[in-house]
Amino acid sequence: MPKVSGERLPAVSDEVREALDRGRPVVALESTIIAHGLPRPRNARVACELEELVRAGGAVPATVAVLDGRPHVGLDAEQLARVAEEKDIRKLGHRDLAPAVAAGATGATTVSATAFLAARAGIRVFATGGLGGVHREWSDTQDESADLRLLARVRIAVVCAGVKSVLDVPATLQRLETLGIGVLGFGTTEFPGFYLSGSGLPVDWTASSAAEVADVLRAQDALGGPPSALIVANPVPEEEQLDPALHDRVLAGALAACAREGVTGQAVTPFLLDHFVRHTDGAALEANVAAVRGNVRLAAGIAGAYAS
Ligand code: PSU
Ligand code: MN
Repeated sequence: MPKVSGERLPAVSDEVREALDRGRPVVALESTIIAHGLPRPRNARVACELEELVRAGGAVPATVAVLDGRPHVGLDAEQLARVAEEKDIRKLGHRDLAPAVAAGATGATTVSATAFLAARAGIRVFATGGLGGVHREWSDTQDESADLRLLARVRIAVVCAGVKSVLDVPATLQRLETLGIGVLGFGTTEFPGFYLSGSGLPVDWTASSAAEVADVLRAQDALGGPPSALIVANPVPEEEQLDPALHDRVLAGALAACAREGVTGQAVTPFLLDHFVRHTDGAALEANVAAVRGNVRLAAGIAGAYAS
């Protein structure tokens, strides 16, 4: 058992700590997308590439993961490679953090665990691919990602490309409203559809520059009160989206396969994502990576505008 009493958690890397102390821009990155959301060995390259994109955008990357029972905010190259390559690495939501720490476990952090740890470290901006949300079979399974409830409780901007169409998108937007989580379309009045640039569903607020998003973050800070996240919904560029007809066909197949094979719980999201990649000849993977790249670039811009 690792000693946790009296130890400050999470462990923040020197580079991230120094940037935060000096008011320099920092962008948090999650690790479940690396360990469970992207196929190997591509995932290891993407992990490095995302950190490089944050740096190119003038910010310090802070990838979050739990290694040997220690939550880390900011990984070195060796630690990042370990997250991408470790066999049977766990997927850790916020509720899994304490048991993982106590057990000395190693795991990748989802949006809920990443947002929690990053906000604890004082990071204001977080980039990911897609949020978890309400699953389509909610009335049978009550499967709603813990991402949503956690994001109702931490003050962090989450730059994402919406939620995947494998989820119930209208129900997810309704839950975001009910939970009091702000949603800002970036350059769009439509909530993005992750693989597709649009979902056909409207958002109430739009920002068209990183500086405008930073103004919203400062307004949140000034208003105070109970914290909540701000979803910055950034569509994948139309020229990089998945072909909508292919998307609709594969979606139907993915949902049917999931039901047929009886996949449930934490395994549902990775199963559906993997089905998409395998049945689109990799096109879903390219759209996924394009969406994440765009989010990371935008997040660096927002962190920069917020810091200045
Ligand atoms: N959506 C994606 N890619 C991902 C995930 C979601 O498009 O990799 C991951 C994120 O880490 C998210 C998690 O927080 O899945 C949600 O999982 P669940 O539905 O089990 O809460
Ligand atoms: Mn779930």
